[in-house]
Amino acid sequence: MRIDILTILPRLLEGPFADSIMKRALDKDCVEIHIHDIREYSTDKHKKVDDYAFGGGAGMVMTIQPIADLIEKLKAEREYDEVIYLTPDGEKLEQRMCNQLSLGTNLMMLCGHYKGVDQRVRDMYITREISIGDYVLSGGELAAAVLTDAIVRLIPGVLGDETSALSDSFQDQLLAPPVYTRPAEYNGRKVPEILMGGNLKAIDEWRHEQSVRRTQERRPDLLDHPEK
Ligand code: 6GU
Repeated sequence: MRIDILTILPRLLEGPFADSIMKRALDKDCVEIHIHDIREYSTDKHKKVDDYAFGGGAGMVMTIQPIADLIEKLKAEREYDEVIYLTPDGEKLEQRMCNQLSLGTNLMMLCGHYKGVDQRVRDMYITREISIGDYVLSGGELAAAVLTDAIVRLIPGVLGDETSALSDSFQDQLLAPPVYTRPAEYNGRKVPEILMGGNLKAIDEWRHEQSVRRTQERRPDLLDHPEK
């Protein structure tokens, strides 16, 4: 898979892919991530990428020209499965969307800023608008990093068997059960007895019960809408 991320703040995206599972995915050529600085495509003599909103109001709007030129260049080079705009007014990200996006070959992600991009960019190029939750970030970069991480870890070969994505919270609409490691006792707190015996069937049942209980307590909405 190839992911192209379009941003006015490329440095914000240096950290998230430099370590751990994302780094391994890049090293193993499971994914290519290309960060593009929108400002480099501005034909304005001061490299401006934003302007006042028509109709007034506070906040600047990202202009069409540099974004359109960059998107046109990329689209001429390859076909994209989706051109995603990260925006708080997009569709709320869920695991099933990540599962679907992980099957793609080329994805483009445009990070919004200020009051957002000129609506005509959205009308002309964007195939999907995604928010990562009901809160406001100062820009789409961290959201693009979240989305990329959630997608890349699903690509075959990125996670080992021992950390299979299939056992994650949300893959089966249940939260994950509690986990424990050594020591078996810490300041008088003991690991549940059942995990210390070797009865794998009993352990599986216990974990499932714990998952259901946690989901009932913390996210009953997941149990109410099993199709989601
Ligand atoms: Cl995608 N962008 C911004 N700026 N804020 C957000 C978001 C995206 N998703 C949730 N909040």
